[in-house]
Amino acid sequence: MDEYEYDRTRRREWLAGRARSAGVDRRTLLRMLAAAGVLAGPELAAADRAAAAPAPAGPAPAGPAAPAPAAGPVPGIVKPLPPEWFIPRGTNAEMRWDTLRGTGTGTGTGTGEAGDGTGFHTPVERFFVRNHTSTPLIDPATWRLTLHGSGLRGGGAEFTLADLKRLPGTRIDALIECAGNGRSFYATQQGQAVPGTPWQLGGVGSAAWRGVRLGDLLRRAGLTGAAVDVLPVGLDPEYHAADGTDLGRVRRPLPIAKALDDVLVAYEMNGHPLPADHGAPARLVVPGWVGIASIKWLGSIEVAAEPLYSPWNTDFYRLFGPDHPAGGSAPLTGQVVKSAFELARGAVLPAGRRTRLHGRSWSGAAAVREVEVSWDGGTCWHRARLHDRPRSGGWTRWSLDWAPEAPGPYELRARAVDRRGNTQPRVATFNREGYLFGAVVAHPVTVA
Ligand SMILES: Nc1nc2c(c(=O)[nH]1)N[C@H]1C(S)=C(S)[C@@H](COP(=O)(O)O)O[C@H]1N2
Ligand SMILES: [Mo]
Repeated sequence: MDEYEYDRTRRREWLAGRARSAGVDRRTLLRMLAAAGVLAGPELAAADRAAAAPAPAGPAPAGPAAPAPAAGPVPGIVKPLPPEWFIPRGTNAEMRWDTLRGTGTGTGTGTGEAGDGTGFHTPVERFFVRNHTSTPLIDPATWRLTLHGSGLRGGGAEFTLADLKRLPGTRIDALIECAGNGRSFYATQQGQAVPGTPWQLGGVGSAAWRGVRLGDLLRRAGLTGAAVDVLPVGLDPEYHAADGTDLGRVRRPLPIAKALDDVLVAYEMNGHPLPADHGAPARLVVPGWVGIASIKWLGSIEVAAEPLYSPWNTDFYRLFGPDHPAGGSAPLTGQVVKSAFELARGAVLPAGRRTRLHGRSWSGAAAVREVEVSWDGGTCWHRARLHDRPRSGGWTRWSLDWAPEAPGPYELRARAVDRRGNTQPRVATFNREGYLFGAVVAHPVTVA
């Protein structure tokens, strides 16, 4: 199934429905669709491909960078999506790395120069949004979280938001990152076509989360030793496959071991009540794992004494392809190592002058402890200066000075190593859905 096509179709339907209920005529509707970028889908995709393409070899004129695709409203997302902060992608909004510098909240354990302004946590208004359908608006006063199933003794339990807030709370730092983050590079860098949202590297964000440990909640609800899987279910609308099949609410089984380890039922993000688009009134935060594990708009959690299945741990979010087990890999868990420059693809940098390159690297497995940058196609690597004491649950910010002499096109590359020795390969192993693109990404710039 093609998630990207699905998202586009759904967006068209959503806009049409809204227009009909507002009594809008067909001409106006077509204009709305064009403004929202729905009619320009292939053009948008082409613009993305152009922006992501490596700079041509040989001396090239210092032309302007390919323009970012025009932002339009993304139906189903509540918060404003200014084009300087987001790239709209179907029902989703990608964070723009090129305008991340100089923003953010919290200092983390920054050891960088004071006042460099690069926040460790992504401000909630700039955090990427990945919606299968649309953001539901849930009344926190009447909301209930229900726990039930064969892995609980007694009849289960129910919690109001006030109940959750009365329980002992915890604050953790964790990244949320889509399994498909970086997917577009399978096509643009490796020539491998994959369906699905063509994220560049902005399907990730870092936040401080406050909430109740899922383990505490499960124990209060009567957890027994027989529990094997828990199944958090979202309250957003049911998800329909491209062929129209109703796949039900977004839900993905989570093994009990992870559930009892470090998973949070979060009701606060960066010190604010959880915003609507990010799962209000409460969501799971599953540190280090692919974003789909962190179910938003929690409505219920089944605790089962037998393994559970949903489309999200069977058809989706597993690896299929020639380099994977016949029938597919195990359901995806941890994220891979990635690095991104806080710089536009195709940026123009001055010749004969020092430019400070900034970026961030992260891994689902452990803190990033070393980052290297190359500007000669990956032959020579230069160690970047780290601005954060490496710690899990967040990214490591870094910078490096570069003083290119000769004008022309260049490709910047960054690669990181985490504390477990995981690093970034030159090529990512192909899988049919384009998940887990962890290879080093070539970042084209022009020196002029
Ligand atoms: N209920 C629900 N939970 C969900 C999703 C969704 O569509 N519905 N999307 C998942 C996916 S694929 C990702 S990557 C993250 C994105 O979280 P964010 O939108 O807060 O950035 O939420 C996950 N949780
Ligand atoms: Mo995702």
